[in-house]
Amino acid sequence: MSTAGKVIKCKAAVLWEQKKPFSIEEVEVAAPKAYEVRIKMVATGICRSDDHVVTGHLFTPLPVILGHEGAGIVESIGEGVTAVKPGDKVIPLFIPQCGKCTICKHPEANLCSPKVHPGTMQDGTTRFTCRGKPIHHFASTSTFSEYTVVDEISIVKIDAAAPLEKVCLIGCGFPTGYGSAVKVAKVTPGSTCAVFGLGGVGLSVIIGCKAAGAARIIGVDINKGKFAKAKELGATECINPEDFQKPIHEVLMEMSGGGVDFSFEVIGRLDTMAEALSCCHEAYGVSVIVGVPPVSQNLSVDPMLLLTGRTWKGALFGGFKSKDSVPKLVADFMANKFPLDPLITHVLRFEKINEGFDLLRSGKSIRTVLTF
Ligand code: PAD
Ligand code: ZN
Repeated sequence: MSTAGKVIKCKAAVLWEQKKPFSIEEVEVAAPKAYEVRIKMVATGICRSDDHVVTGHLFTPLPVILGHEGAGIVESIGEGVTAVKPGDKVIPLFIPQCGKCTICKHPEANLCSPKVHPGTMQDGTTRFTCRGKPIHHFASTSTFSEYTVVDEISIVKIDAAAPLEKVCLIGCGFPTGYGSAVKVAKVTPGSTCAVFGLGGVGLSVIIGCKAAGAARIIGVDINKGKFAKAKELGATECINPEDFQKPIHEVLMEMSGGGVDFSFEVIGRLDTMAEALSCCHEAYGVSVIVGVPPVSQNLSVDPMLLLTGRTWKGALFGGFKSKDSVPKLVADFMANKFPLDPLITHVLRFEKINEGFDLLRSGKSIRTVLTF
């Protein structure tokens, strides 16, 4: 029996309060309104940005259904939707692409400007209810639910043959890292790169640096357990800042003969953002901020670092325009142009979401994929 046009009751992981476990609840998911799409989720990765909401490092209104790295199948569409139809395999997009705003029309930029009210659909309301209370959306995606509703500008159709339990990583972690190397930094052949943070996103930066032909890729992490996988994916050396007496940027400058060509901060800390900028070579080094900084905090650096020719940049989603790039990246994955399997260390049933977050927090996982 078709569920189109009806409220669906299903399970979702609700975060009621910061620093508390997720609670698996029965939620009501309203039918999609005009220009909205309801999706049956098939798989979702766990990203550090979700955990940043739990800890308060990143702000979004609570209670909320988190999750922004998912893949699923369209269950039903609202009036006027033309981008997808029921049965299509899709990836929700945490950065929309409306195609009409000044930013979408800019050839290089990707931060589509329709301002999503934090925690709601484009129209300012929510489609989730639990125990009679409205539950907020997260990043236009909310993939930690058996069903979710997203705006048409925040969804894209992908190849019907794509394995959703793998390509869900193309919803966030993989493009964010890979694009930071190939599109934002524009890593050059023969260059030396330093990657701070060897989680799912940092390892995807390494895959991008290698694809761009970097000669040396130095991984930096305080968890030595991350080094083997980083080397498997292309890191030529890995170092632990805790093994040195001096600041790590000095170590990197010595290792690279004056500074690296490209550096990436893929942790989300102010101190490592400053270290990553400082380890770049004067006159031409480029440093890219990928990690999400703690909410409302400022970083003080010596502007002389920039005056003497270093470039400091940052980007969300690897600078990729989401609707244009996600289907192409899925096709590239299907054509074996890059791997995703090494990034997926654990696969758990959705109900075990708290176990998945424990694995991330203890440094034991790269990506845990939850399946529905
Ligand atoms: P992760 O937690 O899997 O990886 C972070 C890594 O950093 C871990 O291996 C840690 O051991 C390591 N680390 C922690 N502290 C330090 C330190 N002081 N020095 C060196 N290494 C350290 O996270 P992830 O890979 O899922 O995400 C990384 C960051 O990227 C995080 O801040 C996340 O919010 C952000 C992100 N940004 C975007 C974007 O669009 N820019 C998208 C997705 C994730
Ligand atoms: Zn993410």
